[in-house]
Amino acid sequence: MYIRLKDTMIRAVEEAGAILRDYFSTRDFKITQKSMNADLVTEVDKKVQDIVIGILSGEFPDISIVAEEKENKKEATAFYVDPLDGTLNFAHGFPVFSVSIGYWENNEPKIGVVYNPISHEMYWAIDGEGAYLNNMKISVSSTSSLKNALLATGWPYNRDSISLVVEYVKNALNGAQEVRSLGSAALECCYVARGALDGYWEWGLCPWDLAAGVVILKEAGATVTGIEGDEFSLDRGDIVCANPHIHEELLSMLKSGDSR
Ligand code: 2AM
Ligand code: CA
Repeated sequence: MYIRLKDTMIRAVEEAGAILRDYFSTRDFKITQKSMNADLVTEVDKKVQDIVIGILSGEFPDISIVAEEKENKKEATAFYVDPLDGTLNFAHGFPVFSVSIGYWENNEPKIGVVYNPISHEMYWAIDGEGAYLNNMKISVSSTSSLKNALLATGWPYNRDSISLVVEYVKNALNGAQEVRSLGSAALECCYVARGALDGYWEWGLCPWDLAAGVVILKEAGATVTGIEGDEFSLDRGDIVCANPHIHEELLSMLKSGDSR
């Protein structure tokens, strides 16, 4: 069952990715602002979402779908679809974005698929079976100290918590090697999973941003928690993930400043 689910999810992100690639090269699409001027949706987000939903519900009509550009209700078992994670990057021609589909069963993460159609990177994982980039097994980095760690973060569109965001970044800049911000939460999770980043944190996210990435992270050996170090919750939308050697150090550094 999980293999059939995973194969269908992969087919859906590949078809979606081909459309994203075409629009990305022509740059011919309409853009609409959502909650504020960095929170955008394009006609492509919606078109791609329809295609993904068509493929998933065609194969699995009984499984609910929670997706960014539609009304949703809470589901214990569902596909979580972000048709375009990194819309702002996409709209600017910055080639860091992805299609992300997570499958959660009874509130447990089971399958994650994240595809960057520009770099042709297909990240996927099934609970208990490891994490893969295309057909290569991936795992988190072995960096054992925060001062040698490359980290990433992002910030909420809602700028109310901006001073806390800045404080965390300042703490990380003092304690870690360097901090990046890539603009696609799903890909940032995958970069931690493959060991290209040592850790990533963010809050203010939505379930479809993280549902797939969390499966890939866990299967690659990452430690994944909420921002307080508590159990990760898809509904709360905050995450701190890192390789297990530095996760605890990262949590305390974010809150308390220079850990060196
Ligand atoms: P999106 O491109 O699908 O909107 C940017 O930091 C990353 O966070 C992107 O993956 C973006 O997803 C996601 N994101 C989702 N909700 C957000 C929010 N309220 N504020 C900022 N970023 C958000
Ligand atoms: Ca999106």
